[in-house]
Amino acid sequence: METFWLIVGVLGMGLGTVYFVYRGTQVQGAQYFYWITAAITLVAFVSYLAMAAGAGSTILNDGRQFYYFRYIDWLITTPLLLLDLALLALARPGRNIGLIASLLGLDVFMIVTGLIAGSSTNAFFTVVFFIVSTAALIGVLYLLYTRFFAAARTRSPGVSEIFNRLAVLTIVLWILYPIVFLLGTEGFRAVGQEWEIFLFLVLDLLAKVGFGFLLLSNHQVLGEAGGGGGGGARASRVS
Ligand code: RET
Repeated sequence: METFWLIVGVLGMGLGTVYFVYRGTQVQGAQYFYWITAAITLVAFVSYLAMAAGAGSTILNDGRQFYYFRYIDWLITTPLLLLDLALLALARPGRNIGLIASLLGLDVFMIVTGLIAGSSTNAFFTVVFFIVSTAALIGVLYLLYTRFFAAARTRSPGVSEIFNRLAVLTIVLWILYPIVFLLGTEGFRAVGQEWEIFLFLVLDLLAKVGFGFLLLSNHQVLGEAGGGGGGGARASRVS
């Protein structure tokens, strides 16, 4: 059954990638939103393929099977998801490199410390790194909620509405990841490996494919976002 869910992941991410690339070839302007989103599902496709093939996990000293490929996937895809959001919210991303770098840097720090928490066989280090990683998650979501929501409000109504939906989806789903971690084999083992794989699969599909569908649902809005329309002088710099 574990392999079955991993194969569902391969198919879901694969179909998502094909669809986003196809849509990208059909539109003009702001195509980078399509390529970034397709890159996200492509990386997850490879990761699920590796895990389904039995290549993406290792047996730790305490006997646990640890799927490290998940973390490689998240290390690449979570910054790309945040980049999509930043490009949507900011009228002049080039003038807010510091803000974008802080957001992505904090996110990478969250995944790396999460990897240490997940792969440590020492309960003390698992707890410490879990707390550090969760603090970084709070920082990422705080930045999103404050700076990026504020920036998105200065954009056109269409851009601002899509941003709000995506940011709320992101905040809710991202908070669920550490909860699944705690429930699963890395945490309190309230659920077994199979349930953990299933729950992460549902979250991954919603956070990547669901996110992509929502983001790319209205091309006109992406054109406005890419063209820097709607914001005027107020939107030029938020940091
Ligand atoms: C871990 C465990 C340690 C504590 C925290 C975590 C957060 C993980 C997150 C992952 C998000 C992944 C996404 C993937 C694909 O789309 C590493 C589980 C805070 C937030 C969005």
